[in-house]
Amino acid sequence: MLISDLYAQKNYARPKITPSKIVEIKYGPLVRPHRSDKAMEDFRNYGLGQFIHWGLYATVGNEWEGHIHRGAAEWIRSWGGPSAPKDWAKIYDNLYKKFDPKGFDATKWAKQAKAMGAKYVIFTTKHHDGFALWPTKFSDYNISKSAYKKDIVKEVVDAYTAEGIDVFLYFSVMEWNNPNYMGGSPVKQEDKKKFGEFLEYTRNQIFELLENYPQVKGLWFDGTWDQSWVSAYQYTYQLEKDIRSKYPNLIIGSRFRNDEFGKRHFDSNENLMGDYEQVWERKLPKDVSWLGGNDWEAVMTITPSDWGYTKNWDNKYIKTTNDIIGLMMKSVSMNGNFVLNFGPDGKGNMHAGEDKIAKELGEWMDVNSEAVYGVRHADDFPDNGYGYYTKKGYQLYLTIFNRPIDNIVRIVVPEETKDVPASVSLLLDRQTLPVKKAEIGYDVDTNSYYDIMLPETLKTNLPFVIKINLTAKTQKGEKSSKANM
Ligand code: H79
Repeated sequence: MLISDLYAQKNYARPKITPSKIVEIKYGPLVRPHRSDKAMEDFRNYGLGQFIHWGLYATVGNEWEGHIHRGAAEWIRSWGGPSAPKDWAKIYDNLYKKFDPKGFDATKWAKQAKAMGAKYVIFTTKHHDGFALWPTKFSDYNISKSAYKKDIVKEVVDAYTAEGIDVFLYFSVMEWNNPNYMGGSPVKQEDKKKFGEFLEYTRNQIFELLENYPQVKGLWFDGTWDQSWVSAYQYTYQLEKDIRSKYPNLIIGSRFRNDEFGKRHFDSNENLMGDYEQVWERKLPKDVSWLGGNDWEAVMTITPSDWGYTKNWDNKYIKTTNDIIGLMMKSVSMNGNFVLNFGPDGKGNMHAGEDKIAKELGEWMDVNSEAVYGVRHADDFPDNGYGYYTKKGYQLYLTIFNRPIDNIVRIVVPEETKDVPASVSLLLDRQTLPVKKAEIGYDVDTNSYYDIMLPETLKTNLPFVIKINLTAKTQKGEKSSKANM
């Protein structure tokens, strides 16, 4: 069983693509689906991205004085209960003073991401702890007050842009240590005032980021599920409108805001509330029908559920490079981007395990990336047990994870499919593989079959890609007539 299929076992958040009844919505989507501008077309073609979670949590690596925090590493500030150190939140909120990542080299990260094959990066400007990695004018809890002082967001944006990698900024709305923030919908006058100030502050920070770093292609919002934010739908509607009118090419996913009925990601009529579907965090859709034709992206951790730096990887399942290739190929085969997370340590170095995966994935991409970039779902070829199809015009790719025991890969061509395999090659060494039509002669079966012979000499423990050049069907009535019994 491929991990990429396991990740889709739960019937999680599948959109009801057709609503049962239409309701009138005032604060619904501000963009039409399927934007056709260049920025959005680039997004559709990225294939592979990198997520970076970096912040104060990186300095502790999910442990403190020998005690291991059991939750996600980037959530360590919310450590509570008997295992938590005394006055933990206070200790955490002072970590910034000593934050001084001596080994941080944004160019080194960007070059590694490029070698891995990432076409875009999503970088945490501020996580739920509220600490800003840029020198924001709107809060003192920011990088300029740390020992490091320099603008980390700028270093990252510049370095990745220089490598030709598009930059998206992650921004958590939710802030644990902000006295004006609250989880519940404000009721008392005093709370309304406080949360109103929080909304202004959020708006200011968003515009500040967009002004500071004009190269940015998109914003990746998070922590937008609390009732305080959900109930501020009038404010967030106007905010999105203002952002989009000033930055029309900016890409914003469906996690930013909700309609007046509290519906998130999809409004009460099941219409997408953003440029792409942003629910696929540590899970994948079961099959392409779950996406309803929307653009989307999957974001994934290497450990089971940590996004921030985790010092100790023992006793956790660590996804293998093959697991990751499976998740990536399944995503791109369904028209999505796959974004792999990295959580550098407090000095700015990647975990050794991340370095290993980046290298192995990069080597795989060096050979096979044409099956990843700019591809689409192969609508005309049914899912198969060998692996995943991706398609670009007349080129069909099949990434094989389950190699057949007899080395014969049988391609199913349904009757309505207009194209058939003409020639086949192996991306691994570009050798041509024999392909021939197989007349199975099974009555009532309207499919055609094409058999591709894998070389006996092919020895690899990695998934591999066969590239199938398609040609239009020429003969009519290819199938022998049905037996009349
Ligand atoms: O930054 C990483 C995580 O720290 C962050 N998103 C990724 C990219 C993240 N924060 N929280 N979560 C992921 C999971 C949150 C789950 C819950 Fe809820 C929040 C459970 C209850 C509140 C949202 C609303 C999900 C279920 C209900």
